[in-house]
Amino acid sequence: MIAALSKNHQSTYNQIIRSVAIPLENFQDYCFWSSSSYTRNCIFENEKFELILLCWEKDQKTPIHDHGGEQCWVKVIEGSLEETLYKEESSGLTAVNTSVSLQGDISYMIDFMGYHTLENISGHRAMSLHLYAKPIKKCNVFDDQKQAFSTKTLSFDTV
Ligand code: 2CO
Ligand code: FE2
Repeated sequence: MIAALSKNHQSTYNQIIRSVAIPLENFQDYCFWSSSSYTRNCIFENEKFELILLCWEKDQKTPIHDHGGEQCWVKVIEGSLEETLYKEESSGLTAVNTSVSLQGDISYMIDFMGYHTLENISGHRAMSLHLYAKPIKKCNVFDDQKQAFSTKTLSFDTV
């Protein structure tokens, strides 16, 4: 998959992530969970894309965020994740859709679709594979207390 992503144009990434089946044991080296937050574990990164394994403890959730202008594919490796989409309106942020992705499901996100949160609703640990093209170094994150967005620098928990 890394070879295919490296060789081909971004316009083929949707096809690639949908056609490749990765055995569960291949993720073993990247599994790392933390009680403080979901973790971001880098599998591969170059100037075109990054492939990250996110590991979620039960009920862990992202803040509301965007994707730094990049394309984002999420494939559920284990467990189930609930995604809520938000649109920004003059009155503030409104939740416009909620959907659940089960093991094997793939979802797509890009900034013109709005903002989202992802939450592990499995009742146990979960894992998801994230493909970002290009890599996302910064994104906007909504602070519930301030009721405002701020820029967040994204980092890896393991590389
Ligand atoms: N974008 C979040 C992150 O990379 C995860 S939600 O899926 O896009 O931390
Ligand atoms: Fe996201």
